[in-house]
Amino acid sequence: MNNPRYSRLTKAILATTVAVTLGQVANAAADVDIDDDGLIEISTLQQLDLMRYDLAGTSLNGDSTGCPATGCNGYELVNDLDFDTNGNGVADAGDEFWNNGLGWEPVGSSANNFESKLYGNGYKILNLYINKLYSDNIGLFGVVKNSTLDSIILENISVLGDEYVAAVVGIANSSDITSCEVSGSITSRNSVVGGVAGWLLNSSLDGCAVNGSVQSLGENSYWALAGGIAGDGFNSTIDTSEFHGDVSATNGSSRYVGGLIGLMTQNVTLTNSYASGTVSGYLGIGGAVGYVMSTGSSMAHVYSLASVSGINQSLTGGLVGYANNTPAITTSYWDTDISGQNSSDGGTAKTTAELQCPTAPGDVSCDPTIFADWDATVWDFGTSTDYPVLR
Ligand SMILES: [Ca+2]
Ligand SMILES: [Ca+2]
Ligand SMILES: [Ca+2]
Ligand SMILES: [Ca+2]
Repeated sequence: MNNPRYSRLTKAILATTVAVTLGQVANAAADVDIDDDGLIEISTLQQLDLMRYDLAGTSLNGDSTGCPATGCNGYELVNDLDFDTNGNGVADAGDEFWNNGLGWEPVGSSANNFESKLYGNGYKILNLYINKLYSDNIGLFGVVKNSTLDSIILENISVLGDEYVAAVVGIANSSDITSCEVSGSITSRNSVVGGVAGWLLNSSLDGCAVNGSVQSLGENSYWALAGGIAGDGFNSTIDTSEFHGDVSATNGSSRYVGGLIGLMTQNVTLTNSYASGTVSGYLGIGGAVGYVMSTGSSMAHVYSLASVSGINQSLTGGLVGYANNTPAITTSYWDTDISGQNSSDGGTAKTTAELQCPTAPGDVSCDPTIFADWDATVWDFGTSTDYPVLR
């Protein structure tokens, strides 16, 4: 996993130290980029909120004082931010971004995309709360284009929207999402809901871990498109990511639900990722992928430990629910003891014991074909009673 978090974290701590020192003699806001890396420092929720007034990241609400000569082109966190501003443990009217119960307004809309960078630097954004049952493009960000969202950590979130709903971003267009962590619940009234991103369009996502629940209520549409990492992908990649929790589509006819991605529309590459928990819905329900629709998608070094249930059993699978165009699948598995599924539209069935046995790729004391070409620098195979986990 390519993870710039730690060098950035060190830099951020240095920046904070400088800010404190300068603050004693001058207004710290006199320089919006104290460490001169072109990323405007965000130290409060109010400053996070100001990103919406400069979606290119060239200024903090019009103030570019102290940016390098080449200008600023993004934002970075320099400490943790907590939406439970009154500290009582719940989202309520006493919190500053409560907005009459609607909560946080996502940054970047379909009309005005966020086109910039946010580096989380390993700092946490806590208790993000959004309650917009009838609004699309919901998340910390609504719609981003040509953007980089790096090291975003969203802890204990509650996010509710209509379509294109996720923790980090509703729609990512031509963007890179790297090294994120999400915990909490994400719910869509209708469709395209994911733990990290709703719709990945011409984008890449890697190094993300989600713990929680991803749910489509499917009130108006049978297209749920719910995935533990992303709802729907087109010309996109997902790498080194994991989901643990429940992915569900609760309407009686809701379809395309996956432990990692609900729908691979076309040309989606899923690698080095796994899911555990439960995946449920009506049809096109899979432990990793719900439905593979068109051509060009592939999967390699993926496995699912999820318990999978679909009302239409013939279009439900341990790894892939339904493939209209069979994707190229390389050494990918589902656990038959946990999944409750003996079939899949792709991948290989293995028992818990078979998946846990190897302590290295191609371990000859087990079935040597299992994980034979998996990368030991990416996966830690643990003991003979551990599943592989991402390093
Ligand atoms: Ca900076
Ligand atoms: Ca500066
Ligand atoms: Ca509160
Ligand atoms: Ca093992």
